[in-house]
Order: sequence, then structure tokens, then C-alpha cells
Amino acid sequence: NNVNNLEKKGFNNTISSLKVIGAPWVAYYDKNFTGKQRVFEEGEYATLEDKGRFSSLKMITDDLDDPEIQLFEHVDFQGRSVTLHRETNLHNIDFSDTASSHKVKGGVWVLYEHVNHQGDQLVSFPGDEVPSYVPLYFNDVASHVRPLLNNFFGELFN
Ligand SMILES: [Ca+2]
Repeated sequence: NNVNNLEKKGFNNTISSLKVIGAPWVAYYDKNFTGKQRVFEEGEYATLEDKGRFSSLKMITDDLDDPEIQLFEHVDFQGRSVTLHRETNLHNIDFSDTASSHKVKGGVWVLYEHVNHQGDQLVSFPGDEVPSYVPLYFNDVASHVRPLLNNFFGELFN
């Protein structure tokens, strides 16, 4: 169900609102799941701040259980590190604007530029090892992280 190139669907850079039912999606500015990205969980998004920018879409079907991410101060998994299992304001653990690489041991994680889920996002999947945020324009900017959680009610009633 993924769409690696919205151009082929006639939708490239034209999406201005969307509605998500069920599993969350990641929308990417560039084709083939690259470039700036943003996660959309179940709900309606009538106006998008990055309206008209998305060129590919990926549905998240990964196992969300047992989330674990290890953040590193420097690229190539060097320097100080922290291991997290739940949503964390990085200011609270003296790690804001610090992370430069990470390893995801479990779950799907969203890193945010600012607290309260604001600013740019970086989405990462189970088993991902990202050795450097520099090419992703995300070096030393993450201030908040959270794992996506299973939708309890969705599981019960769908
Ligand atoms: Ca750093």
C-alpha cells in the first residue's frame, strides 16, 4: 500500500488535507521515502502546514511493542548515550540539541526538533541504525522523542 512516487498517481506535491484511518503513515517530501518527513496518526488533518510538499507515503505496519531507542551524542554511535523506552523530553535528561546518531532496537520512533511534538521530525523503524544525522539536516536538533503506541481501542473494535 506504500506509494513511493506520488507523481505516478497524479498527486505529487498536491496533497493539502488528509484523513488517516487505522495504521499511522509517514509522508515524505521526496520520492522513495526520503527528505523531510512527518507522521500522521489516525484522525483528520484538514489543513497541513506543509501542504503540497509530499511526494511519497509509507504505511506503518511494524511491531510497536517493546519500544527502545539508543541515542548517541556524536556520529557513528560515539560519545555519551541514552537508552529510552518511552516518550521523553530530552531537556529533562540533559540531551536536548545533542543527538547525532541512533539505533532503534524496537518500535517506531519519532524524533522532534522541539518539545510538544513541534518542528521537524525524523521517523525511524525497528532495527534502523542511523550513523549520522548530518545528511538528514537533523544534527544536534532533537529535543523530544516518542515511540508510536498501539491504538488500544482500534485493536478492540476494528
Ligand atoms: Ca551531537
